[in-house]
Amino acid sequence: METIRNVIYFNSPGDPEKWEEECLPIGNGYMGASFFGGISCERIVLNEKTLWTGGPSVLRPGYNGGNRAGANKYVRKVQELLDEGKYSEALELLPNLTCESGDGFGMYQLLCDAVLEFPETADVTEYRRMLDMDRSLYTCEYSCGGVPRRLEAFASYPDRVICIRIKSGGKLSFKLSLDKIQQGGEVRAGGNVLDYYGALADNGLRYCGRFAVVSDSGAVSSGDGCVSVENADEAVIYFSAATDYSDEYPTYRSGVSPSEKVGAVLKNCTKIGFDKLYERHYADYAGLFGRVKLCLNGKSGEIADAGKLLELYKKGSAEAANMLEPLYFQFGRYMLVSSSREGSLPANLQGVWNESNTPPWCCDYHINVNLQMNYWGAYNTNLAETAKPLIRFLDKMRAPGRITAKEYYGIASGSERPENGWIAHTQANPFGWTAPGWDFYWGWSTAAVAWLMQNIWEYYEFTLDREMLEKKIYPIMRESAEFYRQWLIYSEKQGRLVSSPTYSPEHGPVSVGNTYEQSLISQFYADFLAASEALDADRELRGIISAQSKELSPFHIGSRGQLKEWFEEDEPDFDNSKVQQNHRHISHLMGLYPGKAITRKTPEYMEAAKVTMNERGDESTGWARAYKVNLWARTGDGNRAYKLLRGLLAGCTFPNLFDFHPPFQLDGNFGGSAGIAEMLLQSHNGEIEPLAAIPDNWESGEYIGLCARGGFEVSVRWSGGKAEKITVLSRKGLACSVRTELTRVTCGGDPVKSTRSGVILHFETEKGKIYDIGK
Ligand code: FUC
Repeated sequence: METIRNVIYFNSPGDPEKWEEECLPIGNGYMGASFFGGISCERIVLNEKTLWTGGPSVLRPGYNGGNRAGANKYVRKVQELLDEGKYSEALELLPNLTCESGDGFGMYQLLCDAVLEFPETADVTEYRRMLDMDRSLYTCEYSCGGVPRRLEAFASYPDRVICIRIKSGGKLSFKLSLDKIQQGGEVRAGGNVLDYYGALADNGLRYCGRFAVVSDSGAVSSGDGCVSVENADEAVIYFSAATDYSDEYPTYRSGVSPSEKVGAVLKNCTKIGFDKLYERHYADYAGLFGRVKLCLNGKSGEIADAGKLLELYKKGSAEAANMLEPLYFQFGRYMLVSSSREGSLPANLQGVWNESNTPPWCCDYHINVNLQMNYWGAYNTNLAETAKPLIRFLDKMRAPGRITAKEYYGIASGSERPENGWIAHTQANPFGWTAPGWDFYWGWSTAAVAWLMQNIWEYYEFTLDREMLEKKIYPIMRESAEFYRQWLIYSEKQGRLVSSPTYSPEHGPVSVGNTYEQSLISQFYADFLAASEALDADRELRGIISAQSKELSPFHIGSRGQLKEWFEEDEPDFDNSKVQQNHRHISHLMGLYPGKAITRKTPEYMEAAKVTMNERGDESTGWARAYKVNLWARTGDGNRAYKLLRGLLAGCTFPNLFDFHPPFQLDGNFGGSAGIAEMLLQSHNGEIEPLAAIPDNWESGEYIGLCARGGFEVSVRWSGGKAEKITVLSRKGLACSVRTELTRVTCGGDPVKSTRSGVILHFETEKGKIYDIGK
């Protein structure tokens, strides 16, 4: 299958003042670098994912993740008051349900900028800077006074290094120095090494970034905070960075010297050399990224300058669409592979890339939609391994989350029940911040954990990796189930079990049992039951959860035919003063996506969800549009999903394909990429549904390697909007059900017995075998 080249390129340098719009990023999960392609001066923004202020510190001896001691008594009181209809009295107590103070939440930091200065300034021709996602390589090439120059860079996960090679057709000279270093950081240059180290003033977190500059042909010298290369044909800069952060509660320090860590990396890497390191990097990267290919309307070949491509797209060019849409899809996958690898922290609001010490929303882990969305494409786009950092992150949040469960909810763990329940709220940092935020109206989110459980349970649904389920995923789910089973109370008024108080993310009034919380807990319970059954574990707990799940009654249809966001919304005294018709969060549609409760099997709720989406409208911020692509995809309305996708690309995408909210937030990229996959293939309904929401604009096309639940890898070729050939690789040997008009199943050319019930084709599979479905 021929596809477009997955490259983002520009024919001119980026503006170093416009990082969000014009930089081109590389990363390996641990570190990130972004480039502008400057000619006389190249600015490279460098990041190390664990470089955070906040958390434990000698300056904050009492740091405890923001927990407010004894808040539980207020929660119970608020519950009672809400139950008695004493609304304003309940609201008065809400300031007690916030964190003690925001002190210690911290922010993700910029490590530093590396600056490369070249003597050449003028007479530049044949300029091109490019991010090649097929090769995970950044290049910048041009001719300066007729002399060719090429800079290439990659970030290797296996060797934990960033390598930059500069080659010249003539004689190459440049100077490497640092800018925007952390306050108190020291820079030392000696021999061919530039060393940068220090400890963050806020929390003493030690860091080190080191550059080794190697040139066989030129002279390398150092002095005054810089390393210089003169008269070389070629030079390589090896860079690595580390901190002494560890994800272990409560100290969050490894005790390992960052300088020793990077020293070992650089010693090893300078021996291996650029070419061999690249080979290893490519083998690692392509093993993930290369699993999926996508071609729309037969488009293959060379792509246009990214800025122009986006302009043409905005003007409605069909050719630009056939290039930009698959490119955007793959960019989401590229960014996930580059910012989330086993051993690293999960991808934050900007993945791993950040140019500021005061980034928007602290560049944190927001868990009222953003972190979840970051991983929506991990499984269906065949990158399950990238979710491992999320699974570990949640596992490590359990210890501090138990304190939050105790202080705010009265659910205590102790020696008898050491894992009796944990919880987290709207925002998290790498230092076990699980308390609510500093304002109830965005900071309270009891269902955040239930939602995150979907993200990790789906690892198992897609891969059927039993060991991962048993050892890593299930223990987190079980402890979450312990929490919710103790938290829910029975509301006589509503006639169901409820979470209370609840607040629909950043929208509307405080209420009892809002749809957001009820539906997330309900979905989590369904998933927990499936998980504990798969492992034949915890029968007693399963019995309790099963009984509770029948009493949650999460969905209700309102007077306008809408799916209600608040149970009470049609009541005369409902406080709608904070309700905004076009609010970006549509938290009451969790059951449609990413949940699995609202499907074609529940037509009334499906219709109500559509009413809700139509009322909310299609215009919104980046991630909210991406969410709506997925929502409409789940309704099966490909044209509407496509309209949202167009809006996301044309309305919320910078020329370098970064999504903007504004500002830049990577969740929209991840969610958009996941949404394209959701249009092409769905599997949440107990069957594989290729082309589940195919728009008229994707008249023909082909994809390879998308994943369906049950351990299936699916490839489809279609035309006229209909599948011509479906190929299913069965990784686990499960029986396969496919929604298709195609009838003939073969394996290696031999016919395979199949049965049909209506539109669904069923056949048995054997582990590791490939099945073709055709006419
Ligand atoms: C959520 C959103 C905001 C923003 C923030 C990082 O809380 O409501 O719009 O995206 O996360």
